[in-house]
Amino acid sequence: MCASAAEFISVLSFWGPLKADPKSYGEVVLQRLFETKPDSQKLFTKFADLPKEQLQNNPDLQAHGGIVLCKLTEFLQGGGRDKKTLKDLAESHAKQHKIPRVYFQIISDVIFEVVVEKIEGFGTDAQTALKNVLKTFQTQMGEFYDELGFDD
Ligand code: CUP
Repeated sequence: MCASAAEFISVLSFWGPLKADPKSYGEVVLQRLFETKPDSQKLFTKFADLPKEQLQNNPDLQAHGGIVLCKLTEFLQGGGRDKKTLKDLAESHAKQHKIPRVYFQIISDVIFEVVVEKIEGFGTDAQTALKNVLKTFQTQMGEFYDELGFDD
């Protein structure tokens, strides 16, 4: 299902801490992703061969985690209508990193889990809204993957 305008607003109303500190939350998201789905660590050459200890306080990991959350914030603030951001993101993830689209579902689940755990205020309605917003994000990324003819 696609997220409604009200759902974007609902999620944004709790998004303040994530917008203020994208690197720290993004770092937690990627660490959790690599822990729960170790093969996802292999997808980025920068992280592929790092032992667990080197994923702590890792500037590259913090930087990429920060990008993930900043892009999501931009997407939220644009109400899901800002296609340029997503198109660039889809291009880099398809052409440069070659990330199969199934990983977007996996990272979305991790983002959901981390956000609900760390951010206060996400009641059931806001949780549903967050799920739908992430689904919309993922679907639009998938549409650009289709256009690029990547991973179908
Ligand atoms: O931004 C970025 O960077 C991305 C994010 C997303 C997408 C879709 C959905 C959700 C989110 N990414 Cu990067 C992704 C990924 C990574 O990093 C890793 C692994 C997997 C995926």
